[in-house]
Amino acid sequence: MQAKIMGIVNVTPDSFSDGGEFLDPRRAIAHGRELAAEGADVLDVGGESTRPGAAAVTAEEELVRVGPVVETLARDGGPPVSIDTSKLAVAEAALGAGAAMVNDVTALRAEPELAGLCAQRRCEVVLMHMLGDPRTMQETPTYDDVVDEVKAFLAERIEFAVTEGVEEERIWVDPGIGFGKTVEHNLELHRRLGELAELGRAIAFGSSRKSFIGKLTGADVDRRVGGTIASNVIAYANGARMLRVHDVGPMRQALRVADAIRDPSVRYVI
Ligand code: HH2
Repeated sequence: MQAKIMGIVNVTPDSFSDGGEFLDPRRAIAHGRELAAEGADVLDVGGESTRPGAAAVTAEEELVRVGPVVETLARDGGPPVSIDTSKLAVAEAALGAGAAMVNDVTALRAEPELAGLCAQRRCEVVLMHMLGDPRTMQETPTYDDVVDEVKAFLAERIEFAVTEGVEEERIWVDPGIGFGKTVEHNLELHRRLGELAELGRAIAFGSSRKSFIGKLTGADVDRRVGGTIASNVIAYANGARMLRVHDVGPMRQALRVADAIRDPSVRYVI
């Protein structure tokens, strides 16, 4: 089974890698269209940065940022639009404007009523693991066994979502690379990603340009495409089925080659 590529559209002033670049809705829309042309299967629109120490944003402000972008990209009829939010009000407006997926980095913990909304709208939902919250998550994160703990957390969150009426087939699970994890935790999650497949849900994965790549290579945040591709190809080989990236074109190229190697029946004619 092939992986979907989720292209990142950050409508924020302060995202860790592209903050401020696409805060103007026209630029964000143009960027989303570019990612669609490069082969994105889903466009993930977010209006609040989750980088360590980022400022909180009100639902009103978040909606001002993402509303027109979601609406226009959904109306384009290109790739389905995902809303990257933890807020009920933002998700509700985005789904009303045509979004088809809710990507919640708190896995429905910040505003648990979001689960009921997702159930009612029958949208897809991404449940991501995070230790603590974005303000504190990188202060000496500690686990006995990072993979076991991430897996147990996600199992509990699946159960919660299903109890609230979300259909199990619509749930994605995500290990939350960089969210309360040291470099070694992140690498261990790559190596043992396959263990999360035992949860019975498709795995989403987001490592694009993240700081562990900088720590491993010394590369600045805007020069981490190579590390991002290596990370995502390994994640794909180990079971990830949706790859959330900034650099869609290079990721699409890498997946084509990975697929041709993995499956001799795949024939690409250019
Ligand atoms: N990472 C970020 C944001 N949302 N969602 C999922 N499901 N998985 C992730 O790993 C993930 C995510 C952080 O990346 P980015 O959006 O580029 O940065 P910021 O939060 O600073 O806007």
